[in-house]
Amino acid sequence: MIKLFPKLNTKNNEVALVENGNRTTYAELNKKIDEFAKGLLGNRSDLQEERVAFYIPASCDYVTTMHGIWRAGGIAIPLNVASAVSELEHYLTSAKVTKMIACGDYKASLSELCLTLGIELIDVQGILDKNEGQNLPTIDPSRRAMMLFTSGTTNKPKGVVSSHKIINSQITTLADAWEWTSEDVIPLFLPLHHIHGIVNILSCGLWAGATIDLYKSFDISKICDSVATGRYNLFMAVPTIYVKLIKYLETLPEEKTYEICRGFSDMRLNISGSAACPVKLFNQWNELTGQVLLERYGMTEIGMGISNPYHGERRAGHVGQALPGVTVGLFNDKHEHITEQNMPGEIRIRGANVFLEYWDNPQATEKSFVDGWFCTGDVAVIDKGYYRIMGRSSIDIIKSGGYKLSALEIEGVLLTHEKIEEVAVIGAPDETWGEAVTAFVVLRPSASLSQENLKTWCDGRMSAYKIPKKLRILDSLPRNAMGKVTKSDLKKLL
Ligand code: MLC
Ligand code: AMP
Repeated sequence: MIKLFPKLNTKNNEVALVENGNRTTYAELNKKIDEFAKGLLGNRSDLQEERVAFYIPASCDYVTTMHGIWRAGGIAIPLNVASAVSELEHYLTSAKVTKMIACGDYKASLSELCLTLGIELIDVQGILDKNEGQNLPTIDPSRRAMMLFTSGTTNKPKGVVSSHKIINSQITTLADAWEWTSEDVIPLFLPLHHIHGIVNILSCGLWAGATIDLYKSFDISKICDSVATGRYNLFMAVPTIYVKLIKYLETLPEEKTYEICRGFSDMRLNISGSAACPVKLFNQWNELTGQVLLERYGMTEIGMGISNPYHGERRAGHVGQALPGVTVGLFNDKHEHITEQNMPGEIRIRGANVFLEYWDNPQATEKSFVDGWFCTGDVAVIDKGYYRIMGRSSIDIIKSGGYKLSALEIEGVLLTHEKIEEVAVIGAPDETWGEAVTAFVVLRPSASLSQENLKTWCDGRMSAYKIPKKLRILDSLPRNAMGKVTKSDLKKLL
């Protein structure tokens, strides 16, 4: 049943968002969103699923825009504010975006691209100024609400479309499972173009009437200073962030480390997800803070699917059990359901949490479902009743710092380098990043290339987190009898 979403919690006088020390209450936020939605509509009564992109870092403006688009009947497309122009061009053209919302320098940086693509570029204040007090439409929950771009086994990211009803299901499942309340206070520093930041933290928090401190990036010292004051009772991050926190704490004087650790230890819950949390990290965090990390498993296409329990055993190296309302199955290559313990199979998911479609790509949508199950491409076993992730079925998907990257997309860009004849990209195991993007390259005759030169060349051609961290130059790439590059052989060279 749809309770509130996308309406916000009505704890009107409570603080919803804190941005650079500025507080916005639920009442103020609701009012601003309504005004924004009306301004966006102009003389129309409903945006009718028009695609509206926005290029705004974590802020009150971001939330106003996202919810304003929803209230006006549009599809909200939050974009990575660190995208390269070629990436943006792909998002905007493939989603057939009609309006782009950005502010300040971000707006200026988009003007040329939007002009070329014929997209109206507007800022938040400009839209608020257009509000003429008209009525807002009634939005059926089955309508499309959001499109998030995700990398896959093809070279260009696909738009994952979810309806209001689907997002509602993703939120309520987590709000119940992790017992969100209006007393919760959480820092939000994850990027706001992915489900972890958008649904697990921002949307669940606003749903529950909690307070969310917004950070434009992972500002480790600022965040830790606030943790030390005991302000937060919830913390959600990717494993790389816990690694970075541990390294940071090692550099501080003992007293400061103690205060920060106490801040973490007093919280009601610390969650890790978006990539595998190594057992070593789970134990280190526990020794340092006393917190038993709750690891969960999710994906852009499904929200969260599997979780260790809020109450009960949280087992290191395991992601727990299916969340309420989510059906999880493991399947072998013949699409047979595996029920035995410790037999690996692909994780497949059913439930109200599963996305609607890949935008404008019915073939990809159809291919990703078998008998109504969404095929995640992740392989797991059931071990004493808990799921344990073994890895992914495709070597071409890399997870670095919680970001899902397509090796093929990175290869496609590197191949446009004048000195590169051939390239194969894989993820190398890495203690901080989980996997580090590694490029094996064959150069053109008498060409030379250093890691530093490659990095400079990649700047502006791809988001910084996709840029290879390691470069290996080979005389030739290993191939099988069919002439196909064997990436598994490259792994042996690491
Ligand atoms: C930054 N860099 C990365 C990187 N992030 N390189 C590889 N992988 C990454 N993920 C680069 C920077 O460009 C910089 O390059 C160098 O690493 C160090 O930067 P930094 O400033 O120290 O990094 P930082 O800004 O602190 O970023 C680290 C991070 C960030 C962990 C905070 O990567 C991040 O926010 N990750 C979370 C992504 C996320 O939310 N994923 C969820 C997807 S949803 P140089 O060379 O200039 O030094 C999903 C579903 C689910 O997965 O289950 O949740
Ligand atoms: P994304 O498409 O960015 O939403 O990333 C989803 C992918 O992240 C999943 O398909 C998994 O491969 C990975 N993932 C998420 N949570 C975990 C976890 N707890 N352990 C291992 N992998 C995870």
